[in-house]
Order: sequence, then structure tokens, then C-alpha cells
Amino acid sequence: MKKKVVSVLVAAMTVVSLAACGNSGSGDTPTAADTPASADTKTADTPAPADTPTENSEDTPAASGETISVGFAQVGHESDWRAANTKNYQDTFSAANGYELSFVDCDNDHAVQIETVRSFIEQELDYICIAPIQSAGWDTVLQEAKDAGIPVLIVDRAVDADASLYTTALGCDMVAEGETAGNWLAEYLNGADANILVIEGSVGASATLGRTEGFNNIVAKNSNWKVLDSQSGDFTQAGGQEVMESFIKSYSDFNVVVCQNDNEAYGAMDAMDAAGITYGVDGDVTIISFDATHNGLQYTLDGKITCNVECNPLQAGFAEGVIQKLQAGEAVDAWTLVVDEAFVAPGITSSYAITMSQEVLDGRAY
Ligand code: GZL
Ligand code: ZN
Repeated sequence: MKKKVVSVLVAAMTVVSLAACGNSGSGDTPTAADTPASADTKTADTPAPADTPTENSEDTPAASGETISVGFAQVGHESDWRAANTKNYQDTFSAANGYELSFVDCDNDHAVQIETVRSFIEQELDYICIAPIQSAGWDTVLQEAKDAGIPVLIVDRAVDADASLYTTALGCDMVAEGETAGNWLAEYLNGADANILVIEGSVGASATLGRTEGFNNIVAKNSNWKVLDSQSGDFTQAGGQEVMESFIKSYSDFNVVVCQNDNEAYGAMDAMDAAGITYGVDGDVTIISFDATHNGLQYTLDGKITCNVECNPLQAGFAEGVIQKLQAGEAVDAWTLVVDEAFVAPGITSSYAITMSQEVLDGRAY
């Protein structure tokens, strides 16, 4: 009976999020051809989590014959990074691997995400994964999941809630990513002035809050740097273009643009192209981006994005490792850090970043 309810309810939720999607699609999410290799292909910078069983190990649910139901309330479909993250979860929590995945694209709508988690609780799923659209507003529904005895994994982004309200969290260190961007910029400018424009990610998202905090920690150490403006581009290409167009109307003396993800950088480049503003290693403006997705690293290899700070989207293996441990009655870590690198355009050497080459790009898993 439970399974029947699962498929009916999820279909309803999916229709809701797809309906909402009409007015908020980023419109620039990649085609299937762009979506990344499955979780199986690992590169040096995509660590195989120590406690994630390999596909054919004897302790995957498929091997033991039971099916594990996992609900995943995903942020949305705003970026290439998100597409890679979604595919990684769908590849990992597949029926063949012994899972029944209830996946809901919450379309960047916090209220939908809360209701999605409530529906997972009502369905009495075995596990709930949440990639929180925003950090605030989670205490009540997390308490409900806890009262229902359903383990909750907070993945990718963080929540402003007491850690006792969920089982574990995993993701990148966004503050460190922001500091890496700032430290690299200080090394690259070597004392030169910086007039900086920042295109932030989605309002209230821990990725936005962390990268902004981290970058500003380094701005504070450089008295000849000035952040002229900082506005949200909502992690989409359209948002990045819109914010950059408004920046260009208001400012003429900027030499650095920080985009808090690759899709915003694509939009910013479109806006600068239209305004005849040059950027990149041979241009007037230095672009720093985050995510280091395939297309973002192509632009880095081409010298258009000068520095790209990675945040690895292939995180489902870590989530599966935690679920496997819980299935076996083992203790799990409260926090799993997904490590990341940074990359710079060819011709630049840096103690904070790897110099891009075709070989580095070809070796990437997404
Ligand atoms: C980062 C992730 C962010 C990416 C964006 O972990 O939450 O959300 O940087 C994505 O591309 O939209
Ligand atoms: Zn949408």
C-alpha cells in the first residue's frame, strides 16, 4: 500500500513543481548531451568516499533484496551544477541499486520544498534528503521528520537549524570557496587596485551566504579593493545577464566581476559582449566564477573566465554511504566535507588553483 501511495503522491508533487516551473525556468539548463557522466566515472578531484560501497559490493540493498525508499527534495533546475547533481542522485539511487527514489524538483520555491518534505513524512519513506533552497525556516518540518523517526540528510547546502534536528549534513565549504577566490585575486592582482562587482547566488542560500562571507573576508584585508555593488542573479544565466546589464548602466570603472556560479558568468559575459566590454586574461575585466562545471572550465581554458572555484556536484555517493551505514546500524559522521579545487586560465600559475589545460578538462567527471 505504501508503495502505491508513494507513486501517486510524487506524481502530484511533480505536477505541482512542473506547473510552477512555467514562470521560473532558467531556460538555460543544458541539453541531455551536456549532462555529466554518471557517478561511476571518478577523477582525482572527485574522491571515492571511503564509506561508500562499490556498485557490486555485497552490501548494496539490491544484493540484500530489500528496497530502500529515499525522498529527495531538490532545489530546482536553475543551473548546470544542479543538473549534474540531480543526475548523480538519480544514477545512484536507482531501482537497479535497490532504491525507490521519490525525486521532487522544488523549483527554487521554499514553500514547495517544505510541503514536499511533509509529503515524504506522510509516505513514511525510509530516508529523506534535502538540498535546502534557503537556510532559514527548517526547524518545524525537521522536528516533524524527527518525531516520525525518519533520518534526514541535509545535502549540498546548509540549514540554520540545530544539528540535533537532522541525522547528517554533507556538502562543500562555501566560506572556504569564497576565501579561495579572494586569495587567488590578491595573488593575481599583486597589489593592484580592484573595483569589484559581485553577482550573488539565490537570496538566502548557504552557497550565496558562504561565498559572499568568504570573499568579503579577503576584501577586508585589501584596503585598495572596493566592492562597488553586490546583487543576486539567482544562480541563473538570465539572472546573471540582467544584473550585469544593470551594473553596466551604473558603473564604468570596474575591473573585476565575481559570479557566484557558472551560469551567472555566462549571462554576465553576454551582457559585457553586448556593451563592448572586454574580459578575460586579455581583457579589461577579470571574471571569477564558481562551480567549475564542464562549460565553465571550457571558458576558463579559453581564458574568458580567469579563475573558477569548484564545488563538486557529484555528492550522491556520500549520501548513499551514510544510508548504507544507517542500514547497517552503524554511527555516521555529523558532517561530510565534499572537497573541491580551483582552476585558473592557461599561462597563470597560482598556489591556490590548478592551471587549466585540455588534459585537465578531459579528465573531469562532469
Ligand atoms: C553549490 C550549489 C549552488 C551552485 C549553483 O553547492 O548549491 O547551487 O553553486 C547551484 O550552480 O544553483
Ligand atoms: Zn522552473
